[in-house]
Amino acid sequence: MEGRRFDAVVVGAGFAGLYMLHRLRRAGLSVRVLERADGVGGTWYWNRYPGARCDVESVEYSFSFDEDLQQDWEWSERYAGQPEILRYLNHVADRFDLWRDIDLRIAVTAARFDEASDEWAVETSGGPVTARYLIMATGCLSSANVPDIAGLSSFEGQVLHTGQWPREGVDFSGQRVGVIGTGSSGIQAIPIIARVAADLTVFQRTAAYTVPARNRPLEPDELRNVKARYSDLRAANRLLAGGFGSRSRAGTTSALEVDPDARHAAYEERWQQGGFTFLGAFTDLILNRDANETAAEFVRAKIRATVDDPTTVEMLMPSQVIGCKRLCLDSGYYETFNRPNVHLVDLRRTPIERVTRTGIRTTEGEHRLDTVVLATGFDAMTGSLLRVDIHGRDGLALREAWAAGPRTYLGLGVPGFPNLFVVTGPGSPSVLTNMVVSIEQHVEWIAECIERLRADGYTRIEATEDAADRWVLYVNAVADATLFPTCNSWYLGANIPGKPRVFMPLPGFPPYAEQCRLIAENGYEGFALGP
Ligand code: N01
Repeated sequence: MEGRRFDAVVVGAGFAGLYMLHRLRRAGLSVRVLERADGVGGTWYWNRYPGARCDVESVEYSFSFDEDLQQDWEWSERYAGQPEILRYLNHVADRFDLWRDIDLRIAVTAARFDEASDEWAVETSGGPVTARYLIMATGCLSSANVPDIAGLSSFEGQVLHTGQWPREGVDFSGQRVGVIGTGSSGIQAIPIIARVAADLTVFQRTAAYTVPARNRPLEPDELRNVKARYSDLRAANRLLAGGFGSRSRAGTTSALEVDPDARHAAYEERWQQGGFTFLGAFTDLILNRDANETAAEFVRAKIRATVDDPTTVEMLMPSQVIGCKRLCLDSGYYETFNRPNVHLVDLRRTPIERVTRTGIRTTEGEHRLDTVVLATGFDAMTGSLLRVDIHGRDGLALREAWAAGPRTYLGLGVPGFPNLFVVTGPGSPSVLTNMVVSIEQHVEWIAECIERLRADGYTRIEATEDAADRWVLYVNAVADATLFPTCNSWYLGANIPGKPRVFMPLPGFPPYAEQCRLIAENGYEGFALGP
């Protein structure tokens, strides 16, 4: 690979990188995918923690671009577990003969745009390569957040991060385990670790809302029905704000327009169905605080009814807007706190003082542990982009350009960085949607754009400053009309000390996709094409 020139270099071999390769190769480009892991799968390669499972239903969280693929692949459960998704992505790599253009165990460390040739000089752990187009398919949640907790490196037991889980798995039997973090990852892992470990202590900073996933095997009939009208299902999903959930009935009224009994019945029905559509019960749950509070209170009542110990109940009570941080889906999370071997520590009342050689010391005392599991999330959306030292025109560093927060046009292009595309970048719907739907839309847009550039003899495309300025204002305005910016979420970068607080994803897939389509149709408005 070293020293070679490609039409496009794609960084990352998850859902985005694999489809990008397939699509660009079909367009006749020479493409190389560079992946730091020793397998494909992206986030599904790294997140092997116990209980790792997708929170979008398997028949929807899958590629739609190839009819034979979606007909042939048989999902076994309503929500696919990590091993099954990883098998699926390996199957995709086999099926479309992708391996021959993928280099594994190659980390991309830097990239510099050469204005004389309109090409990127890419530095990798396997040597330099050049490419006209640099496509970052690095994922939104792939840079692990390892918090700077005093004494962590002095701990003599194991320290694990859910997003960097050992490939060989971990046997917790007989161990005293501490889990820090109660987001989606912690909430999935905790019930499973609790069943095996001798003792489990959960260190919670912010109580989360979680609704039951109600995972189950998929019945053959159900799968047959989906496959019989698969393209309709995909098309219907693309018309929804999150790009999924068209098989469930969406609410049509405000939560405040119905009487309390009808409202309760609507929440209860969705609680029993399980899944994210809980927040679709009414039209205004993420827009109106009073409406939101009715859903929040319903979940709090469920916690009171499920957990036996009143002190634990009190600690588990979430207070922020429900859905402001991403809603979690669980399988027996609240019930886990009724087990005699599970203890909850509220870090707001008794913060961690330090990690010692033998455990975690809070202001209340020491918890002796054999293993510490960090379920502390990710430097989301920008972490994996800024890990690469990218320099655009005039040597401008992306890290400098984004010092006050990410600034993109459509979440796809960055002013000052010609021929750089970001798949599901900040400023696009990305993490507020079914990621596969957003990935397919971006991959297809990028591929069509490159095809047009080549056909019309252009060698350079760059988002203009003006277009990016307007886009950032637009994303903020859309986000500000919702309740999303009201809490300390990773959507805002609030989970990483020192990270600029900017709401990064754009709520609402369909209007976004339509804008992308129109911009392309109008000759890539807001982009400068050259030479
Ligand atoms: O990470 P998170 P995650 N001391 O950032 C706590 C996707 N995902 O890996 O809320 C103590 O949500 C932090 O506390 P606080 C999904 O999009 C999907 O769980 O910041 N605690 C929080 O409780 C999800 O949203 C799936 O106060 C600290 C937790 O760690 C995203 O990935 C499964 C701390 C981190 O929660 C991220 O989820 C898993 C510190 N210093 C993930 N630092 C599914 O598909 C952080 N915390 C189901």
